[in-house]
Amino acid sequence: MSRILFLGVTAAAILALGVIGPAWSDDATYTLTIQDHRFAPEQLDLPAGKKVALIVKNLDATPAEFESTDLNREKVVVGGGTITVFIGPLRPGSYEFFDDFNPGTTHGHIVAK
Ligand SMILES: [Cu+2]
Repeated sequence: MSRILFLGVTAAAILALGVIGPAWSDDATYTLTIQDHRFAPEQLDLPAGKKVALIVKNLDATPAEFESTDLNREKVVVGGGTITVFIGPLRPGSYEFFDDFNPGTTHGHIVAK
């Protein structure tokens, strides 16, 4: 409890000082949504050779798990929740992802160009 409060105060202080800015803003940000157990877009084009922040928004009421064997990423996103997954720098190519909690979900691809 006190640790969380400490972290909160520290985070607020850092934000107030504007110290976090540069490292974060250098990363390009892309958004993926999950709705009715479908990813949108099903193909997401990204720049190759760059680290990017992938925002995954789950608009469904039930939890999902963004998973990609190709990208070596796996992260739960609760119903109505949003997560950030850092990926790359990627070599040019196609990388499959899926929702591990909902096997019926269409698989999507990230295409690095
Ligand atoms: Cu999984």
